Amino acid sequence: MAPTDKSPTPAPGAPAAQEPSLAEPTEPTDPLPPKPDQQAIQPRTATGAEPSSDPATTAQQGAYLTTSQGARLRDTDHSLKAGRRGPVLLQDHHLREKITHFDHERIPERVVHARGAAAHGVFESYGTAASITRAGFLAKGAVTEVFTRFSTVLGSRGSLDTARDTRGFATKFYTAEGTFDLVGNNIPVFFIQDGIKFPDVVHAAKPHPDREIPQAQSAHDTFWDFVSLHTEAQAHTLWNMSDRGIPRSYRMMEGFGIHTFRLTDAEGNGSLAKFHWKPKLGVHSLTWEEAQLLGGADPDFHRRDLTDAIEAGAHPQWELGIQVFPDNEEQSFEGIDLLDPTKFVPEELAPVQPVGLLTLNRNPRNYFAETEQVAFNPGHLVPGIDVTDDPLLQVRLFSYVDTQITRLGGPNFAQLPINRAHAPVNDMLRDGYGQQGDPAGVAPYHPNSLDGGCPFMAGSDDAAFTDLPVKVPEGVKERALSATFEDHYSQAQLFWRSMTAVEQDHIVDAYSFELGKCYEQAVKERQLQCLAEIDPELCSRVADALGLPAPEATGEHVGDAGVDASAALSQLGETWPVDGRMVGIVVDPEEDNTDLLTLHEAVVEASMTPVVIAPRGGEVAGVPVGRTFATARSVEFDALLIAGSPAPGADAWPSVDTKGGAPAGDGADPRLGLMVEECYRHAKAIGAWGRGRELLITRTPEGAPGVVAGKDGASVLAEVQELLGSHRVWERYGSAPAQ
Ligand code: HDE
Repeated sequence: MAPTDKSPTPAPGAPAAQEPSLAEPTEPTDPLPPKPDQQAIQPRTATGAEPSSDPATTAQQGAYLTTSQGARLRDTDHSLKAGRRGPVLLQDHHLREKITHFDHERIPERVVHARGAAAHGVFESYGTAASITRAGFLAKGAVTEVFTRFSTVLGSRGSLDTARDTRGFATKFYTAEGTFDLVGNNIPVFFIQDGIKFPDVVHAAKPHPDREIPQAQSAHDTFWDFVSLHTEAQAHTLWNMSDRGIPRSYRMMEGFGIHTFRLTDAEGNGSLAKFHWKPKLGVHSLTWEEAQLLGGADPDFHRRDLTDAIEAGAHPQWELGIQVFPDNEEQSFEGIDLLDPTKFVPEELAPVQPVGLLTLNRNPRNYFAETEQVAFNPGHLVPGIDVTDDPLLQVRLFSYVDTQITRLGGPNFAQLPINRAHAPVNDMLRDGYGQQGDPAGVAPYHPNSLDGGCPFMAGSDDAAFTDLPVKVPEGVKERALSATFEDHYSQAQLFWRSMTAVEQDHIVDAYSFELGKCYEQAVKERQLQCLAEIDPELCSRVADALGLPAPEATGEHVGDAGVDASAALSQLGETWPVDGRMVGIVVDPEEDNTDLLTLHEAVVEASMTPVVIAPRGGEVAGVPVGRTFATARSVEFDALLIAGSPAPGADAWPSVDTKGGAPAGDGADPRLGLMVEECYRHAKAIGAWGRGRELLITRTPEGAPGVVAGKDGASVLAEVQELLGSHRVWERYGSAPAQ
């Protein structure tokens, strides 16, 4: 046969789409295309739609109920039986699929931070950090999508929002250079210095292992047993006992990265930095009684507040700020060890410099898919932001991936929609439970020639995450902490000194409550000794409430915190916007309510949420009733406007509604009287006009601050709004009687 100039048809079995070079490839390329016989993949969304950016494609589609395989069903109300009164048949594939899936609907809740609420948003960078970090999302004008999850620490998934606890404040920045997670808290110091103590502090704070009580709180023996023995926890505990432990709203909390991070610029110079979130609405807290009542009246108070505010267009905002310190060998600043996570740096020593603005503007669509499945990790870092040797942070870098593997059922949790990066992902991770990707190529190893050497290592000009060659201090291998971590009290002393009188009163009450709930005398006495080291007055006031002698300070813990007091630690003294605050409007349907609609709209116009409170449901003057006297409780509202004073309703008796047991001589419904009294006690602004004024006269002291009796709704609203800007009518608290 005559030779032809055609090459022979290759035998099947070539490992890759392109013949490899002899030497290791040096030219980076995108991944090689799949081989011609491997082009058949037709990706679909989980609901069978062709992928697109339309959010509807990830929701259900089609008009009819189907199996998970898309077959339409005629009946989902009856199982398939051998006769109407006979046994159920094993062949009922729809029944078996439905029940089996249901049986596996739950995943393990988070070990800590199980109870949370989240929102999507956007982060806009001012560019002010660009000189010290090369992180692209901190460049001037950069806009990055984010997802933020707030949480309590101790309670289970279904526990109350208003427990006294630390709050988590975790933000996922979907940057073009990879995902950056800032996984922080609303308190700038932590309980422990070394991550190896985390199981100890969490076991101590969680419910007792025998009875599994109490739920979501620290007011019990094991917690106080641990923190009074392991005294590095005292500073964080003091913050918890302050009003910071019971925030009014997630929207009114500060956030802190706690640890010191290392920022690196384009030239590879490092600086040390701490991250802060500053809420535009100011820091504000509940009173303890409000927190307790809300635990029953609305256990979802914080979750509802966040989602309602976003739906109403009152999008919460925080400024991201950084404190910057020179990257010196000691890694300390003004005598404060920057690697000790039980210490913060007072703002008077290092100002918080704003670097960008976070706005939360979209609510999740499905709690499980987004808020529950989101997986944060302090090790999700981007070029320009790196960790330091803080021994708490170092352990966290191990812990989060580990916990997600159990919680989210395998190693592919990064592929869950909420966790997907918004940057190109080209890893060499393969297979495993829940794999969603369909990677092409045959060489998920490095080096290779069969996939053309892909993926390539990025060079120094390619925005790669680069480990800065930081000097590691010389030392011996040992289980010990640095001597500079030994001061457990100076910052607790500073925090106490920085509180106003009313904030100190609340701290005394909190310790008195929590220790009063402990069973063991030794635990109370040991904690009183710790309080004596913080401040003798704090100690003696709590001891008095417990009926125990106040111990003397040992004198061994006279610390220097660098400043006498830090004004930034107090919540009082400024004014803030009133966006998303709840205003209750009490009306009497029997009276003339022609101005109600105008008032309602004026409250909305002022970015607040009006809730009409009336004896019965329905509408009053065309405005829907939000709460009846039976369903309302004062603690849901930030301020109260009283337009009318209805007579007692038919259900206003203690045997029907226990709130009806608060009679007064004013002829008004007693539940209304209770509402006014509680609002007064919780230092809230209260305003009234018309017949509503009578209630103010009988239920509040004459000339009391923050009580507005006006001529009409518009003028009273204006005054109440102004009062709300200070969060509470603080003057109403007065000062505690002298000891
Ligand atoms: Fe966490 N922490 N943590 N933590 N943490 C978790 O991770 C852990 C610590 C924080 O909304 C867990 O995904 C260890 C400090 C937040 O999903 C777990 C140590 C700070 C959230 C875990 C710490 C935090 C978590 C549980 C000591 C403040 C919720 C489920 C070394 C800076 C994130 C999960 C969310 C969640 C471990 C200490 C904040 C078990 C071992 C300090 C906000 O991996």
